[in-house]
This record gives sequence, structure tokens and C-alpha cells, in this order.
Amino acid sequence: MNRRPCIAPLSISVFYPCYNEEANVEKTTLAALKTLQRISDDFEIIIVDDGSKDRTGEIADRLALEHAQVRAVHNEPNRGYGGALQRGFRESTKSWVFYTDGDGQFDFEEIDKLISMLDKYDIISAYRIDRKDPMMRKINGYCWTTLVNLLFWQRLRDIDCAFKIFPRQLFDEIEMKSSGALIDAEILARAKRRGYSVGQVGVHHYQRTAGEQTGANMGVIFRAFKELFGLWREIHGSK
Ligand SMILES: Nc1nc2c(ncn2[C@@H]2O[C@H](COP(=O)(O)OP(=O)(O)O)[C@@H](O)[C@H]2O)c(=O)[nH]1
Ligand SMILES: [Mg+2]
Repeated sequence: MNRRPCIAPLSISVFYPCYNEEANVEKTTLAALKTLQRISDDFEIIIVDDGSKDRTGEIADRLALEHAQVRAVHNEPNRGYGGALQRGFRESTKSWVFYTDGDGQFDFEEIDKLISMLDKYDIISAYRIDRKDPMMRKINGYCWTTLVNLLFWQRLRDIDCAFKIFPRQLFDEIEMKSSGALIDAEILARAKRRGYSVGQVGVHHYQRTAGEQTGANMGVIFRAFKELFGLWREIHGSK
């Protein structure tokens, strides 16, 4: 079975979850448009507004009206990071799907690095070269990646790095269950079971300049562990 669609011409869906990102969503969208207009004649951009309580949804709708390739979808109410990613993958219609965060902490231009590896791997998962987060957050991230690698027999450098590209077909083959931060680990573990190969490459990470980070609160962490052990039981119990 050929898992990898054509790279040239590139057919690509790009989405980013936005939760209370009124200060970032327009900048992120204009950056996405600039990069995609350069690299593809067949692309769509999907802004996933995850039940934001600020003006994110309204700005996303305006951007969709202003730009033919931009679409805005709204999770109402907020369904968490995993729920937002699931929505983005389900809404994507092009051959490849790329996602990143909507908060401006990554540079779209670095998508070139991922695309240049698509002739060798089915999926490309980036890692942050110099992660711009507090030390405690980096230690937690390292421990989480190590634990997930051990549980699912993988060798990934930075599981939660929000800069990945997948063949869209994968999402017809797997069922995603995680509504929280486990989503990245879940998709990669299920893809591995189906024989998808994963390439890795470093990308830069930037400080958040506006809006609030919510990815590390206790509720998010607790839910991630609960979902992690559920996934482990499911995958190893069904062998
Ligand atoms: N934490 C969180 N982020 C969400 C949610 N829905 C969408 N997001 C988006 O997910 C991205 C990452 O969130 P952030 O708080 O910056 O986490 P961090 O980058 O891991 O520190 C941002 O673009 C958020 O707007 C949600 O329910 N919770
Ligand atoms: Mg962030």
C-alpha cells in the first residue's frame, strides 16, 4: 500500500488550534498564507477555534471571509487540545495535513525542512531545538517523552512538538480518542502500529509574545496521564 501521496504538486491542509488567541490568530494566519502561497497551489488553512471566550472566533470568521483558502471551524464549547486537534484532522481534505500551534511560537517557513524529508518517511515530527519554556516545563516534557517512548517502544525526541506533517489517509485508518495533551502520543503510537515510519528534524521555538499559555496546568497533566494508561491498556491488551 502506498502511504505517501505525491509531494509535487503539493496538496496540503494546514490547521492550528486557537484557544483565546485573539492577539495571535491574525498574525498566525497571515504567516501561514505567506508560506503556503509560496510552496503550494493546492492548499487550505483551517483555524480551529476551540470555544474561545475572547474574540478569536470572530477574528477567525473575518479572516475566512477575506481569504478564499482560509476556513474557520468552532468547537463549542471548548473540547481541549486533543479535541481541537481531532477536529482539525477531521476537517482536512488535502493529501497532506500539517498542524502547528496558533500562538506564534513556531515559524511556518520551517515547514520546508519537513517537506524535504517526505520522500523518505511517511510522517515528519519536528523537535524543538531550543525550547523557549521555563526549566520545569522542559523537564516535564523530557520525562513525558521518555515515558511515552518506553510504553510504546518508540524513539521520539519531542513528542508534543506542535510541528508535524501526516498523510491525510492515516486519519481514515485510526480512531483518535484523546481529548487532552495525549493526542500527539496517541496518533504516533497508533500510526506506528500500522507501520507508518516517522522522520524527525529540529525547528526553532519562540517565546509567546501575547495571550496566555494554558498547556501545563494540573488538570491538563492529570488528564494526560489518565488517558496515557488507558491507551497503553488498549494497545498492549489487544495484541
Ligand atoms: N491548553 C489548551 N490549548 C488549547 C486548547 N485548545 C486549543 N489550544 C491551543 O493549543 C496551542 C498550545 O497551547 P499553549 O497553552 O500555548 O501550550 P504550550 O505551547 O504547550 O505551552 C495554542 O495555540 C492554544 O491556543 C485547550 O483547550 N487548551
Ligand atoms: Mg504555546
